[in-house]
Amino acid sequence: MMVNHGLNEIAKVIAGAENIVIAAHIFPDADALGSQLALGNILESMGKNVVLYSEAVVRKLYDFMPGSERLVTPPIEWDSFDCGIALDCGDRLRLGKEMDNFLKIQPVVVIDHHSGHQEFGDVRWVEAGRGSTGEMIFDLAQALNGSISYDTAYCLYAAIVSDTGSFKYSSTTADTFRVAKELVEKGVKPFEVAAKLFDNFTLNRLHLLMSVLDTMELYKNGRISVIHVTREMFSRVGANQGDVENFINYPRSLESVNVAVFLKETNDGLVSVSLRSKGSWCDVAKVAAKFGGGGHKHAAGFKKDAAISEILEQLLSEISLTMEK
Ligand SMILES: [Mn+2]
Repeated sequence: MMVNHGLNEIAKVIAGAENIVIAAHIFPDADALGSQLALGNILESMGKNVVLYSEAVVRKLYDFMPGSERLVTPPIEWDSFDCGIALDCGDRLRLGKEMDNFLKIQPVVVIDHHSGHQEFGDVRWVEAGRGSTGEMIFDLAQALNGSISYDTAYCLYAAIVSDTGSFKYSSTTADTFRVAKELVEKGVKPFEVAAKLFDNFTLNRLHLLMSVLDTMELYKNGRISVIHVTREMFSRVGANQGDVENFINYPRSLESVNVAVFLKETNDGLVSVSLRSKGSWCDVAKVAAKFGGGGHKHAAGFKKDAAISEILEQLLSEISLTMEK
């Protein structure tokens, strides 16, 4: 049974700390990064000393987020903090290479919305029903009486739009719109954020999309769609690994599809697999867990050291098993 301390408890712990390091999951998406930047601003507005930790510099895709140049990469003086906050991490491994150092901080506060959350840290606020961590950070700001600047609102809005699929996924609730409304009232322009998040393709990236869509295969009477990208395809069009962000939404958009799969050859010689589901036909977090990965019911993933064709074969049978239960 997971111990979930809740919003008020973690707010108390954070309010009592002075030197705080905030981490989000590795290869941060807009929710992880936006939540991290926003919480940094909120805590600084309360007079806290804040370090925003990241294993790597921000990807080009997200460097439009105000404050993204502030992220601090290793080496970090881990013993200088009296509180560590982990955002949007479904499990401790998502903290990356510095995980052990981060977890030595006393206390570690965890804020997350992943359905398959694997408990770690000292105090936790986990709400699997929330559409994004960004939405939760807004509520935390209110509990802390921290101020929300325009930049903070911008980052939170980007986090929310991105993690709810532009308010389309099943995790989108009245709470999501309540928070989004407040952020827009702070001056955020939805069309500006949407343009940065979605209308941001380079020509190389569009060429990559064309060749990736060409690989699409359908299984189970069109209920499963699969695309893939090889290292050779990246180099042919001069695109990089980050350029495939959100490509999985295309096979997912097919009317008949319940599960979309994206297999990508990574630079470290592995294959990274992303899974998306629509409706209640298949919980992809359960499928990913079979391969040592994790995520949400509707969005999950894992990495494996094998050929794309071999992984796909195992994956299709796991998806079939999960759907029949
Ligand atoms: Mn998230």
